Amino acid sequence: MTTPAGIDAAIRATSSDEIPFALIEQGFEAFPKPAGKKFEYGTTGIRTKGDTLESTCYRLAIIGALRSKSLNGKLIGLMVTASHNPEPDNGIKPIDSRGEMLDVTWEPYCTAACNAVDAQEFFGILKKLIHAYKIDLKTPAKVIYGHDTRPSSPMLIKAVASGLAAMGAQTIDAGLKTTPQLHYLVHAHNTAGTEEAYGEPTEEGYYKKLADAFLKLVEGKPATSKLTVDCANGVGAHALLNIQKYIPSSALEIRALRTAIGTKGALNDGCGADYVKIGQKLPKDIEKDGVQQGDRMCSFDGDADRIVFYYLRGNPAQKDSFRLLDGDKIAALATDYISELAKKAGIELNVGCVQTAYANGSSTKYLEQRVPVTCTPTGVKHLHRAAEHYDVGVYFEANGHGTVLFSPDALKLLSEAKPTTPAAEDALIQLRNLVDVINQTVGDAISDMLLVEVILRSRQWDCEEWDALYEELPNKMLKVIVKDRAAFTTEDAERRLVTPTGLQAKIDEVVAKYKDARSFVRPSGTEDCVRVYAETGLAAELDSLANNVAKLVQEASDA
Ligand code: 16G
Ligand code: MG
Repeated sequence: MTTPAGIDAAIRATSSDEIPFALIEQGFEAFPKPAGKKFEYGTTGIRTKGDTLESTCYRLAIIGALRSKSLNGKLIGLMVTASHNPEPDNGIKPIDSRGEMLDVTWEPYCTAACNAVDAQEFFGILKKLIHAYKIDLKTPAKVIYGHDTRPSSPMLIKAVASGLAAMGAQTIDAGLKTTPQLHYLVHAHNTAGTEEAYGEPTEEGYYKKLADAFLKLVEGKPATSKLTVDCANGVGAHALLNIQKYIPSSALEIRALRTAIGTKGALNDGCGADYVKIGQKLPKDIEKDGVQQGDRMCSFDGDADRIVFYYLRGNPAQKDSFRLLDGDKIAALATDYISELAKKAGIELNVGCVQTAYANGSSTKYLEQRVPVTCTPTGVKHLHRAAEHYDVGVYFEANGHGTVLFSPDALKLLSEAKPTTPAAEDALIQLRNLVDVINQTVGDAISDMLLVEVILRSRQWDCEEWDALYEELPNKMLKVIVKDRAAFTTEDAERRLVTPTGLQAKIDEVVAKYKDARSFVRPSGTEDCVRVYAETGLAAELDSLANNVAKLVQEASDA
């Protein structure tokens, strides 16, 4: 075995074993980094054009194996997906051993490893990582990997498998999976046979767990009208089809649309949660599928970790008949429902809600009148962490990413409570089953879909009644292409700019001219742009506010 120069005593001291440098170097040459390309660990991992990602997948597989070793050989996950991005994009998201996102302190190592220009530089980074986390190389590594439906996935999975093979890791090839399914599998594997066992660690086990809980939750409650689901022509179609094997149509009638997994170019094209949320409109041409006024509809994104609902109110020919029920509305629905159940069950639960600056002002006002509300920067990892501070942490981004976390204390209370009335007992059973229908590891379109269905069923509400919880303030998002998005830095959970110097004061001045207005600017973590969000009390003023703030951003970038 050849070892590069510079391998120092620090590594040897941590283990009697060594990194298999020679093997790693072979793969390093087989999966060359595109010259000049710069990779960056973004909000959820590395995401860019799929055909440039082989070297990144190979290198992150090696880091993934080290992560598993650093966690005493617990299983970690690697998901190959680019979520709602266009089909030619792809990406890789590492998943930590409890099914949550990778520890953020590892992110800079991932960025550096993917940008290393030669094997020596790469080995140097591995060496630093091993030293910083005192990784015992003798510990075996265990990694599960999966992918969504993109055409570039098989090629990238090969690179992942090569990196893991070079490290001698034990592997599980999970194949086609939704992102939340892979999170579930990681957590279920690592807790199997323990008191915390999360569920059977198979895809089948995932469907059974969710479906069993759902069927118990809706038992005896009359079924409502059918639900139309836009699967974004992605892996969500596969999961939806499979869960229907466990949920008979008498319990939930589903009409699955945009299920063309194998059709080239179809993924997220004119459909999916992002298309619907950003455009505030129906998936393209869905009218041709016979969608009618009042129909309850929802859209998944490309890896099925996001969901938004919507319906047509009044005359479908009118543009404003489209009504979006986004992550904010799901949060309001879930928060109220869980708070009520806890009260009925006679147990004290500190229910709290976590949002980002993108939450509509009306939703924040609505929630703040009921529960404590926290605002975090964008990205599930931030919301998830904040939600862990509550007994029950409801977290949703407006774009439909989110879930509800029950803390270990809350779970204990639920399992030990002794209800004194039949009504309290019913509420308690409902709460216990809710825990099982909700994916506790990450936001999950399938699980969130079932949660919403349970609540609407229980309340016997249609979309219009749900929508009536509060009226959204008119809002809009714009993208500004700037010279250097890194020049835009923020504070206060991204609500205020720190740099470019002086820009925030100018934005404040503009916003003050509009009634009940709010606007903020932040650099995107997934695209090369700066995003402008604007919200006003008066719909007629919205475009003017958004455009004026975007203009200030452009001027600051050009200055
Ligand atoms: C990623 C995040 C999402 C966030 C979005 C923001 C996860 C699983 N996904 O898709 O939560 O809303 O990025 O994108 O964390 P942006 O930084 O481009 O605005
Ligand atoms: Mg996604």
